[in-house]
Amino acid sequence: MIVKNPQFEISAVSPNQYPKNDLPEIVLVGKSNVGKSSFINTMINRKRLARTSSEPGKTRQINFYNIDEKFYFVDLPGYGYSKMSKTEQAKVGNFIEEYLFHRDKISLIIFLIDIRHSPTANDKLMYNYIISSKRPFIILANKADKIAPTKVAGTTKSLQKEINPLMDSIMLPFSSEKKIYSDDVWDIIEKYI
Ligand SMILES: Nc1nc2c(ncn2[C@@H]2O[C@H](COP(=O)(O)OP(=O)(O)OP(=O)(O)O)[C@@H](O)[C@H]2O)c(=O)[nH]1
Ligand SMILES: [Mg+2]
Repeated sequence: MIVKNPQFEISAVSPNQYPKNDLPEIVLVGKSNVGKSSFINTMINRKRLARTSSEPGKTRQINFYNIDEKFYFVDLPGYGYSKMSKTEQAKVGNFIEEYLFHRDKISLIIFLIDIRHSPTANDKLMYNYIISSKRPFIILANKADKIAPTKVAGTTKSLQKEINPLMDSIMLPFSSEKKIYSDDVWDIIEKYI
């Protein structure tokens, strides 16, 4: 897909702030620092539309990016960011849950894990959570540029065995740095919008 005019539209922490139109929403979930905001920038060819940081905990609200009036990329705060106070973690957890469970416009969840590490306990919780939400989803093993190209396919497969033992979900490698897998992901996104 060629994206012409991606726009940041709104940050929300409660349903009355969500956009009020009927565009489908493609939402990014995963632990802090896994690369959700970078994923959006890579897919739309912009360096800094979504704010990223080498420090975890950058995204603190639900950010809606309007992609050419066709769909939204929805950037969520990551989980597992220990420097956030318990009160703030609970608050963030609540509005993420509210969004993921009740927003009827979600057409696809893109769940990012880090290709270099086994899925964390929180990743496994999130996987179960996504399954119980009954939304369509794919899993991406991100930061694939950080391992040898010859190891990417095998590593992705063994991570999938850990998080999705039935091997029945769609799981692909991804790299925001190298941009080599973005066409495959666009093909999938286009099926859902
Ligand atoms: N090498 C490499 N670095 C990446 C990749 N994707 C993201 N990063 C880096 O990882 C760091 C975190 O990226 P973000 O996109 O801010 O991560 P996030 O998941 O949005 O983090 P939170 O907003 O805290 O939840 C940044 O330094 C990015 O440059 C990738 O595919 N490869
Ligand atoms: Mg972010």
